[in-house]
Amino acid sequence: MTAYDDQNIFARILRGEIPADKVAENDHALAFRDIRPQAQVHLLVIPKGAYVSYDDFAANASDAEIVGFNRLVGQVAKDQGLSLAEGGKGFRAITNAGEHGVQEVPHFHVHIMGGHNMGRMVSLL
Ligand code: DGP
Repeated sequence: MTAYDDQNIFARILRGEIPADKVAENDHALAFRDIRPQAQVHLLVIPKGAYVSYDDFAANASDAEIVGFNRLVGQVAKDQGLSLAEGGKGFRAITNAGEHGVQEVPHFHVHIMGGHNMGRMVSLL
C-alpha cells in the first residue's frame, strides 16, 4: 500500500491551506466542486481522514467514517437535485485508484457527476 502523502492537494484543502468551493460537510467528510469539471455538476466527496484510495478507506476507516462519508454522498446528490429519491435524473459516481485507475490526487475521493446524460461507461479494450 502506498504511504499517505500529507502534502497532497486534498489534504491541503482539508487543512484550509488552499481554497475550495465547498458545498457540504459533516464530521467525517467534505464535498466541494472539482476544479476541472467534466460534467455540468461535478463534485468531489472526500473523507476527512488520511486514506489514499477506496480500498485503503474500505479496509481501514472506522464504521463511523464509512457511514459519514456515504451519507454525505447521498446528501450532495439530493442537494444538487440529482437524487432519484427526490425526483432527480440520477448521476454517476466514480472513484479512481492508483496507476491503472489513473488517480491523480492520492487522497480517496468519489466524483459525483450529473446534470445531463453521462453516456456509456468508458472501455479502452
Ligand atoms: P482523480 O484522477 O480521480 O484523482 O481526479 C482528481 C480530480 O481532482 C480532478 O478531476 C481534478 C481535481 N482537482 C485537482 N486539483 C484540485 C484542486 O486544487 N481543487 C479542486 N477543487 N479540485 C482539484
